[in-house]
Amino acid sequence: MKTLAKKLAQSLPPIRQWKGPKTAELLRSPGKFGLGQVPTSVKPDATTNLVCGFCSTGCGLNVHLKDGKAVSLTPSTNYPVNLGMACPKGWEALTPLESDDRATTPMLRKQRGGELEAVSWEEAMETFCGRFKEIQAEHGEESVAFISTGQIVAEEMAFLGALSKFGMGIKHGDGNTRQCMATSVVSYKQSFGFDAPPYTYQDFEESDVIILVGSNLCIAHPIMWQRIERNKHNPEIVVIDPRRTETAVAGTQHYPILPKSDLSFFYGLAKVLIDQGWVDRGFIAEHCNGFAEFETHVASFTPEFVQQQSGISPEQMLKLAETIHKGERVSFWWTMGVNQSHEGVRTAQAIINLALMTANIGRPGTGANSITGQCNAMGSRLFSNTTNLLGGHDFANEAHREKVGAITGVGAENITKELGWTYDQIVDGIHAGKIKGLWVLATNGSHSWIQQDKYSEAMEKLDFLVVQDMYSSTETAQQADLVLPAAGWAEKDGVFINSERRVGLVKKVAEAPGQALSDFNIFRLIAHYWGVSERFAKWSSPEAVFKMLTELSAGQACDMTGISSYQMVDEFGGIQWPCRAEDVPALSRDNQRRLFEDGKFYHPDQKAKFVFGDATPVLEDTDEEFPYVLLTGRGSSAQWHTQSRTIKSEVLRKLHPAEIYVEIHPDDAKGLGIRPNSKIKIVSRRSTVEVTASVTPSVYPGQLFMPMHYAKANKLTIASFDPYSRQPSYKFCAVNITVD
Ligand SMILES: Nc1nc2c(c(=O)[nH]1)N[C@H]1C(S)=C(S)[C@@H](COP(=O)(O)OP(=O)(O)OC[C@H]3O[C@@H](n4cnc5c(=O)[nH]c(N)nc54)[C@H](O)[C@@H]3O)O[C@H]1N2
Ligand SMILES: Nc1nc2c(c(=O)[nH]1)N[C@H]1C(S)=C(S)[C@@H](COP(=O)(O)OP(=O)(O)OC[C@H]3O[C@@H](n4cnc5c(=O)[nH]c(N)nc54)[C@H](O)[C@@H]3O)O[C@H]1N2
Ligand code: SF4
Ligand SMILES: [Mo]
Repeated sequence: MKTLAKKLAQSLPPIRQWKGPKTAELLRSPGKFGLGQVPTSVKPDATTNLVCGFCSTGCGLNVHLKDGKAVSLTPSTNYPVNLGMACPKGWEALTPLESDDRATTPMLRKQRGGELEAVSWEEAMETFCGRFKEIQAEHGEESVAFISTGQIVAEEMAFLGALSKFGMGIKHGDGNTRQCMATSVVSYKQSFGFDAPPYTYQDFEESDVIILVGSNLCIAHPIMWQRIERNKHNPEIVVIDPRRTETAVAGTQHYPILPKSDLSFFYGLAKVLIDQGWVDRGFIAEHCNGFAEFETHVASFTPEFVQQQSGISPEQMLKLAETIHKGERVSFWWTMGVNQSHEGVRTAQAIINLALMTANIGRPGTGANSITGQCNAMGSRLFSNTTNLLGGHDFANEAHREKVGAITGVGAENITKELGWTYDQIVDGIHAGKIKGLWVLATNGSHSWIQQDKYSEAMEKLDFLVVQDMYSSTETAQQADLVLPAAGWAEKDGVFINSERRVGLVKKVAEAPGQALSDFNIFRLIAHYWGVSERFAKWSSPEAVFKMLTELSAGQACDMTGISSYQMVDEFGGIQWPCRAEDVPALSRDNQRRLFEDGKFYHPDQKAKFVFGDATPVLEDTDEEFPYVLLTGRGSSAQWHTQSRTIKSEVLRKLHPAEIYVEIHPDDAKGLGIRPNSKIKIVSRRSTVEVTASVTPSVYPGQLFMPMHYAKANKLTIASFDPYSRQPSYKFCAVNITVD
């Protein structure tokens, strides 16, 4: 075995081709070598605006500096997104940066089962490249993969996607936007011809009917909710969610459909609109394809059938159809209640179809609008090399490879011709022994991925697991062989793209602790140690990469060639795409840019498409043994995902329960003799989890709700995916309750 490894090592190119100074020297005087702090315009005693690093709303936060150090922040009053408002996470955004469990040096587990030990960057880089190259030599290039995020800046996303796929021979890499946004990506591409959420936040204020599907805006996007609060048209706010959420309570109409009955429900709604003659046939004929087939398809979704499926009566359906018909500016919004489903893509498209058939698109206050999740989910959708070639291009298209190869300097010959595996396929690939090395960045899959035991077992099976994170304490970092310490939000420069396609700026206003480096600089080190630094010579600084990204977008729907610098982004308070040179004269700080105002979509014939399909059964339905549906999602506005950041704030900790809990309806609780706040066990075919019972009518009988912020929630979920987007169906599995 040893001789084979030796032989392999000899046949490999030398690990370190770094011709310049040693890493230690680099770290001491980083600026000199272009590896350290990127100069920004931020003055040592100033206030400067940064886009928030939590959710996709993309609020502007004014960070106040003293002696070059960020000391506090306040929401920006003149940023066009949040207009002076911020949610609790935004107010507390600086707190997680200072915490004892920050990863401050690289750490290596020298033996299986041993402890992680601090090592130098030099050793970390040699081990990283050496181990991955060894694995590739023994098992083929595809045996190393990466899983990343929607939470690092777009420049870093692009660097990761390019370095791994065009530099390191990695074929399979995916983002955690698979957990979150893949459904919207696929549905928009098929319906509109490009992944393009069409709205601007002003639409929340302009609508007279706002329809929120599977979206708990008050908790998950509180500042978007504030924008609705500013609406002067006394809007109908319709919430379609199996739970009586905070948003459902605040809305004006709630349709508590049975979980995963959305597709039938929306097809039924389309049929009512058609039967009543409440569709705009002129708009459809001029701007859409496929309506006749769609009309035939929905004919069998009678109100009686839909009632059986969704629990919503024919009278209620008619009321909703009438609300849409009477509205002059109807906007449809969806989030994870739709995307995280076994038939999410068709459900999202059923919503898009409603907007198209009623001509509620391309006008103020309208649209078929997917609300994004993470701060840079939109950046990762366009620039991560995971769902498409950088900038919405196609790996299979030679002209696209030429364009990307030339602009990025990596050369078309180094660009792969195919998309790699999706997240779930990578996990399956590990189980099948095809993937042996994994690099996990800015995501915490051991907590957040569906059917957790399967994921954790996969991590254990790997020959080498690298985790690049701000903290060494996350569930995934704890399993790693090598931890690379990363700088976080506010400790580096770059852009995020928010839900309304607004490019916003993040700036370095704090030093990362110890030897932690920005992800960007870690990639630069890896490029050197892997021996491909020349290929990535153009990737010299975040702003240089930003300029490449704008060049890459030329001629695409997301064209941003009019954005010339970070300074310009800063001055305009973020800039929405598209922004070509000819759009610049009309730009202003409060200008609002929505898509499809000219009725032209991105398919070659410029028409939108009615896409639809058959309703399909869930993977695991309830039965006698497991009679309850378990729903999961966001628990409070103070908790962020796997809590690696928000748990660090004393203020935020006061705003949510410390321990895992499940919401259960009072009738169910009574029937089982469950007292409020008593301990109960939730049992699925995968696992049993002890939780506190939160007895509340916000869930309906037969349904339970568990927040995702506690690691055990995904012990219960089942690995079920949408067939088109491969997005996990986190929001449905069958469970039972046991009481001691
Ligand atoms: N405070 C906070 N805010 C966040 C986040 C966070 O962790 N914390 N995360 C961010 C991210 S990445 C995302 S993706 C967004 C998510 O934002 P949301 O999607 O709004 O949040 P969720 O709670 O995951 O799911 C929304 C709703 O879907 C409902 N639902 C479940 N099943 C169904 C169904 O079959 N049909 C319908 N119609 N609805 C269903 C649930 O009851 C839930 O109320 O939030 C972002 N904002
Ligand atoms: N049951 C259930 N599970 C779910 C969901 C659900 O509704 N129900 N929702 C899913 C959704 S929509 C999402 S988006 C995922 C989220 O799942 P994750 O992405 O796993 O959640 P986070 O806690 O945000 O993980 C981000 C990690 O990146 C680190 N980090 C932050 N900033 C940086 C940085 O700049 N660089 C580096 N290198 N690291 C950084 C943080 O410390 C953290 O460990 O969860 C999914 N899981
Ligand atoms: S709403 Fe989102 S972007 Fe705005 S402050 Fe809160 S977490 Fe940050
Ligand atoms: Mo998400």
